[in-house]
Amino acid sequence: MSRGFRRSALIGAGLATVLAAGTAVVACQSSGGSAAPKLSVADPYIPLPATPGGMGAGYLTVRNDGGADQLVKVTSPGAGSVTMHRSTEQTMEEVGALEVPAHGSLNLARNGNHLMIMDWSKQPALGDELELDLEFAKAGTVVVKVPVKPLTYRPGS
Ligand SMILES: [Cu+2]
Repeated sequence: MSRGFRRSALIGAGLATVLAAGTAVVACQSSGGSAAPKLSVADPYIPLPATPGGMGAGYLTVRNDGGADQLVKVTSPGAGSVTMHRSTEQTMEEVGALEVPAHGSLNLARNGNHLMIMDWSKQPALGDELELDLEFAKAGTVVVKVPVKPLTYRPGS
């Protein structure tokens, strides 16, 4: 009899733990709208432009461990024009902002959203680093040093 009681008490304890964990997740989501974003940038790179001094692309991942934010502007001391582009099926279009979801990431990658870089102040070469100043609506400006990689480079390779 005492054994049976003991087992059900343990099951009860386990259930209480699960409920507590569930409550924590709900609390986190409900504050997501106003929570401060916590951003970090991973794997930034610029493939060497196919044409010397020509138009270049910029790729990177913005990770966010906090509330939602938006990338609203990108500038560089080393280039006269940096624009944000969204790729569609056949074409691409310039956009004024890119969403950084809460507890998610914004991925700028080949065949997807990307940065377009023009008007280089110095022709980019392999091994160069270009400073990009990423301006976010809430988090402010994040400065990233972006290496110039071979045209066929992929992160992790
Ligand atoms: Cu583009």
